[in-house]
Amino acid sequence: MIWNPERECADRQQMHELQSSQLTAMIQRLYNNVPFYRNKLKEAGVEPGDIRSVDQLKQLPFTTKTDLRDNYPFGLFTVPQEDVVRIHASSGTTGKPTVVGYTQHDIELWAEVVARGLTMAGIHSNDTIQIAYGYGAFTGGLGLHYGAEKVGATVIPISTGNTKKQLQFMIDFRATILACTPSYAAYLGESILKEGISPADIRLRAGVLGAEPWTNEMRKEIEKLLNIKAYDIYGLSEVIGPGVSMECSCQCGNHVFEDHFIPEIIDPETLEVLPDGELGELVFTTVSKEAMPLLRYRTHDLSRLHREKCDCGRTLVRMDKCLGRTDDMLIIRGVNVFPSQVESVLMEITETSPHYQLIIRRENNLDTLEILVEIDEKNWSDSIRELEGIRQRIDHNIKSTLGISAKVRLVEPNSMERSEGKSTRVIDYRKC
Ligand code: DLL
Repeated sequence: MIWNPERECADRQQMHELQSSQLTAMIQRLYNNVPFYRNKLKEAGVEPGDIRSVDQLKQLPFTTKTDLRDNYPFGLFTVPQEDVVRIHASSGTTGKPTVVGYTQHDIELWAEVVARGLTMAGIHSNDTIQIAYGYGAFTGGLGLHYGAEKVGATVIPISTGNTKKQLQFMIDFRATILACTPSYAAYLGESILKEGISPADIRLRAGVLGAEPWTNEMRKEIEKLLNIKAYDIYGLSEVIGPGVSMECSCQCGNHVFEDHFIPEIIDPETLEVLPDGELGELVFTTVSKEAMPLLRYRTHDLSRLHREKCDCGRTLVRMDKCLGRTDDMLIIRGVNVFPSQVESVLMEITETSPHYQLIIRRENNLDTLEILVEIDEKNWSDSIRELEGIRQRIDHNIKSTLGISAKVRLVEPNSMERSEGKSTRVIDYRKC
C-alpha cells in the first residue's frame, strides 16, 4: 500500500511544478518575516520575485548549524509565538542546543511523512509498535508516535532504556514493530537470547531503525538476532525529525519526501551541486513547513541521490543509506577512514557481536587506531589460539579494506557499554 499515491507517485513534471511554486512562496515568507534570511538573500542579490523555479535553488544561500546557533533560540521562526505549538531541541556535543519550532500544520505534516514511511514498511492499523526512541526534546519518540497513530497502529510509547521492561512489554503486548536506534535493536536482540526467551514469544516482524549510521552488514546482524525485516528511517531535527526519508520494501535507498524537503548533494569543499549518483553532502530545503523553514540546510551527512523509478511504484527521489557524516570522517596517518567501513568488516566476521569501538590516539607524532571488538558469547573461548585466529582475520580484513593497519583487541562478551540511543563508536583522543 502507498499512503499518499498522488504525492509519492507523482510524475517528475508535476513534482517539479509543486516544488517550484512552494519554493517561491517560501522565499517570500522568509524574506518578509526573518531578518537573517532577508539579509542573506539581499547579500546573494536575490529578490523574492526572482525565484520562480526549483532549478534556481543553486542561486540561493546555504544555512548552517552555526546560523541556527547564532539565532538561538527563536530567531529563525517565521511565525509569532502564539502559532508555535511545539519546540524540540537537539543538544549536540558542544555549545547551544539547536532549536526547532512547529505550528499545528507542521505537526500534521510530520505525522503525514512518518505515516508514509511506516506504510512503506507495511505497517498498518493491525500492528502494535513499540517506540523505544527517546521521548522528550529529541524528535525520535514523538515523531514516530504521531505517525504511528496516524496509520492507526497501537502505540507502546515506552521510550528508551529499561531493557527488562522493554522485553516484558514486547512479549505481553505482542509488539509486531520495533522502532529504535539500530544499536539498541542489536542490544535488545542479544538480551532476548541472554534471558532465554523463546523466539515464539516474540512477535516482531519489522524494525524502523535510524537516528545513527548503520551498515547493511549491521542490518543483517539485527535481522538475524530479532528475526525481523529492518527498515532504515532517516531524518534530522532541523528539517523536521524522523521522516525526512524512509526505505520501502525494495530497500534500494530511502525515498525522500521531496514534496516537502528538497534534497541536493553538494561537494562539501567547493559547495558545487553534484550530479545524481555522486557521493557528497546532503542539503535540504524545506518548502512547506511554517514555523521554521530552512533554505539549503547543510546536514554534513554523506549520501547519493537516484531518480530512477523504484520497483515499488514510487517516483520520489531516493538517497543512499547514509555513509556517515563529513565530521565523522577520521584522517588516520593521512588516510580517510569512516567508522562505517570498520563496521562492515566486523559484521562480516561471524564470531563478533555488534558492539565495537574505535580509539584514535597520537603517539610520538604518529596516529594510532585501536579497534575494540566484542566477541559473541558462543564464540568466546579459553583457547588463546582460537581467539588469536579470529583477531588475525579481523586484522587482515581491516588492513585490506582501510589500507592502514590497526591494533585489534578482542574483548569479552558483554563487556562493552550498551547504548540505548545513539551509540558512541569513536573516541578520538587527538581532539581532547
Ligand atoms: O536523529 C531524528 C531521527 C530520529 C531519525 C529517529 C531517525 C529516527 P537528530 O538528533 O537531529 O535527529 O540527528 C540527526 O542523525 O543528521 C544523521 O547524521 C543522523 N541520522 C539520522 N537518521 C539516520 C539514518 C534524529 N537513518 C542526525 N542513518 C542526522 C544514518 C542518521 N544517520
